Amino acid sequence: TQGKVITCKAAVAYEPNKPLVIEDVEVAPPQAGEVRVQILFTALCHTDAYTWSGKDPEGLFPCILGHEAAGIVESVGEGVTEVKPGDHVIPCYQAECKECKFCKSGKTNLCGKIRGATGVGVMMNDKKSRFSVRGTPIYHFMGTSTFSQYTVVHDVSVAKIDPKAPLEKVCLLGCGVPTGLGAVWNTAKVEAGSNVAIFGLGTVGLAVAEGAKAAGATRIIGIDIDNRKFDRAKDFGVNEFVNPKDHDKPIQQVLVDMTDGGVDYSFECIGNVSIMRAALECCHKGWGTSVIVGVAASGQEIATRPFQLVTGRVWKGTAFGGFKSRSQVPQLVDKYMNKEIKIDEYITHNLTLEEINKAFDLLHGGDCLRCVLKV
Ligand code: NAD
Ligand code: AHE
Ligand code: ZN
Repeated sequence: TQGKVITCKAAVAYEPNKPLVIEDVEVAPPQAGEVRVQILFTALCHTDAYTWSGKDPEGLFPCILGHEAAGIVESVGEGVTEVKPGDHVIPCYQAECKECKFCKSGKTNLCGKIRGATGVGVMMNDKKSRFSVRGTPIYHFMGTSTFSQYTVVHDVSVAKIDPKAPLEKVCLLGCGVPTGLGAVWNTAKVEAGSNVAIFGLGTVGLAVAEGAKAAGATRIIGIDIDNRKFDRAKDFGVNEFVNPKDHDKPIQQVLVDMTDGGVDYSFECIGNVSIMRAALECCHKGWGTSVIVGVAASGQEIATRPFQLVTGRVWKGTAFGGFKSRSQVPQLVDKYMNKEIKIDEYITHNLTLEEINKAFDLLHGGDCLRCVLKV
């Protein structure tokens, strides 16, 4: 197949919210600096649903969504040295070129090399897509497009991992689990003995809990409007629960009252701007830090009284939990293999690529953390 167009199955999003269509998609060979990957397993993340909904200002249609996956390198383009056919890999929507001003700064995991192209659904080389259906180009998504049996990614967007790792599990290390763990370890840098509030107990919020427990946090308070989330959250380290619907007072006031003035760290894992405000305002005066993890729709903005920051609260955000993707995803795979981090517990459903629309329904249903598709 090397150097040839591959025709394979992929789920195409033609229009916002219209069911995805399983199509025979033509996948062009990788050009210089590109890698064609056979995707074996992909999970769904709420960010896929968000872009599909039409609320993502970077959303383009028709496109192939998907960014939490694992697979095997099929072929590589000219000049690609760090991976070769047969390598087991995880596509990384946050690239790491190790050369740009972001990568060299030591201050961020964001990478600038290809972000301009991935934001507009094309490859860097020729500003074109490698996907087409009956001659019509289909946009890439987040530089990954994993809802396809084959995808083409930039070489700076692919992490080579231990070939012994089970791909049907470690696909989750493409997004949700690292995001939550890293929000705690890299972005907030939670210390032992801290009090933590987590808004939203989906995969990302539970991974925050897991990270907070590992960091030695004392009180790990989970906040969700769905009571079904609480039982499961105990296994991830949440030790107190609050349902805002059980209270008349604003949720930030409830938390301030519970914690003698506020929590040391809070995490917004929903994507709701009024909850982002509550998450900031439930932080302790003088030092409380709030991390925005959730992705909010186009046009939404955050607000608070500046006095909240003047009096020492800190507002931050995180992308992929601050992990440098190509360097650190393989380390997370090793941590899983050494049983230092969970993955299996986040997988509540398993389906096939053909069943992807059902998988999105499950994702919205509330019972589902991650649904892994066999591609
Ligand atoms: P999820 O939908 O599984 O979890 C959200 C949880 O929030 C659910 O349990 C839901 O019941 C709860 N919730 C909804 N409204 C609420 C409210 N008003 N108050 C309290 N709880 C409420 O989603 P997820 O996959 O865990 O992702 C969470 C968010 O993180 C999404 O916005 C996603 O796009 C974003 N995300 C960001 C990054 C990043 O790098 N920053 C990475 C992955 C996901
Ligand atoms: N395209 C959206 C923003 C989406 C967004 O913030 N994405 C996160 C990852 S979510 C993964 O599930 C991210 O990493 N952002 C940094 C980046 O470089 O995209 C919009 O609103 O424009
Ligand atoms: Zn995601």
